[in-house]
This record gives sequence, C-alpha cells and structure tokens, in this order.
Amino acid sequence: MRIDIITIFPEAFTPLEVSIVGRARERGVLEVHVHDLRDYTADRHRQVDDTPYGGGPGMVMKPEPFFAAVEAIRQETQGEPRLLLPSPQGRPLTQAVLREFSRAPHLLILCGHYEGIDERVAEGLGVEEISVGDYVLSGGELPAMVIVDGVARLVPGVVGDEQSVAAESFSGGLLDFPHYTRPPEFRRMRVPEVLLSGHHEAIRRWRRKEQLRRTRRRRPDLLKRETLSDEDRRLLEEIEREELL
Ligand code: 9D3
Repeated sequence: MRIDIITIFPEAFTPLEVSIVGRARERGVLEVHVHDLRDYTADRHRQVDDTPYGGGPGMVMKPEPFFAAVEAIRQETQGEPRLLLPSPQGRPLTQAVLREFSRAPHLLILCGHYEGIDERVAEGLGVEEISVGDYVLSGGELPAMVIVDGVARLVPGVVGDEQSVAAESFSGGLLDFPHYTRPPEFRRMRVPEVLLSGHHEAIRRWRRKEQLRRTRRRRPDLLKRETLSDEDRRLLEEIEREELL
C-alpha cells in the first residue's frame, strides 16, 4: 500500500519513521510519502493561506496549492488514490472505516490548518472528510497519523503477529480483558488465580466475562450494538448478580 500526505508541517510526521509503521516501511509492505504543501505554491512568498471572504477571524487555506500537489502526485502514481481530508465536519473514523481504507492500494491525505480549507478543495477534488472524534484539534496532522497507524496495522504483513489482528474482530466490539505478567504478586496486588491455573476453558470464560463487565461499565453503548451469544447473556446475568452484593 502507498500513502501520500500533503501538509505544511512535514516534520510532524517523523513518528511514522519508528514503531509499527516504520518497520512496515523498512520491510517494503508500506510506502509513506510526505509532501510539503509550500513546494506546490507558485508565488515568491510560498503563501498557503489568505483572509476569509465574508470576513471573520483567522486565515483560510488557499485551494491552488492543494490542487497542484494532488495533480503532481496523480501524475507520478498509477490508478486513482482515495482522497482523504481530516476534518471536524467529517464522517467519524471507526474500525470499520479503517478496514475499508486498508483495502485501497493508495491513500492520499490532505492536512488542513488554520480556521479551515477553501471549500473548493473538498468539492473539486472529491475528497472524503474524516473526523477522529468530537473534540477540537489545531490541524489535520495528528488525525492523518491516526489514520496511517490504524490502516497500516491492518495491511497484511505489517503487524508481525497476524493472530492479534484476527483476535480483534473475534472479540468484536467489546473492550479488552485485563492483562497480567510476572510477578504473581506486586505491591500486594495479586494476579487473578484463574490465570495461574492452566485451566484453559476457565481462563477463556473469565476473560470473556471481564470483557463484558468492562464494556457494560465503561461503554454501555458498545454492548447495545453487539450480538451476544447465550454464554454472553449468562455471564452478564452473573455480573449483574455480583453487582447487587
Ligand atoms: C477555531 C476554528 N473552529 C471553529 C469552531 C473550527 C475548526 C477548524 C479547524 C476546528 C478545528 C480545526 C482543526 N481540526 C482538524 O483539522 C481536524 C479534527 C479535529 O479538530 N477534531 C477531530 N477530528 C479532526 S480531523 C481534522
């Protein structure tokens, strides 16, 4: 897979040289190209923003450099990239959306800054606007990195352990269970006895129950969406009975 990023802060993407994404790039399963938007300006001052029509505070990013950058990248690559525009007005990013993106051979992400981007960028380039959550950030760079990280680990061969990626869709939609490693007691906190027992069926059941307990407590919205098995319903009844004590 190839991912191109257009930004006025190319240095902000150095984290993509380490971690899982960095290793995927080294191993050649993922190509990430970061482009400086100012390289696609045509004026002496390399101006990427201007005052808003209609007045108001702040600056708006000009359309021409984005069009020039996207057209230059299109010239150099095969097929049509999927154009993404991180935006607070966008479709919410979910694991299902990441899975969809991970199937594309080429993503092109446009990062905005300032008060916004001239609307003709979204309109004329046919971008998909994507939000990473209902809170205010200062630009599209961190959301772009969120998308790259989330997509990269779904690309076959990126995460060494394919099992952990598969396990996710299996425990689908529920929060994770608690994890422990040695020592068995640390500052008077014990590892739950069942995990030391070697009783695989009891361990599986305990983990499922803890997933349900946490999801019910912290994210009841997720529990409503899931289709629960008969065992899940029994475990939830146990949890509800334990709460009454
Ligand atoms: C001060 C300007 N804001 C008025 C309420 C609008 C605004 C413009 C630009 C708010 C944030 C931003 C910059 N944010 C992003 O580019 C962004 C973002 C976000 O802020 N939250 C969640 N997801 C995303 S994706 C891109």
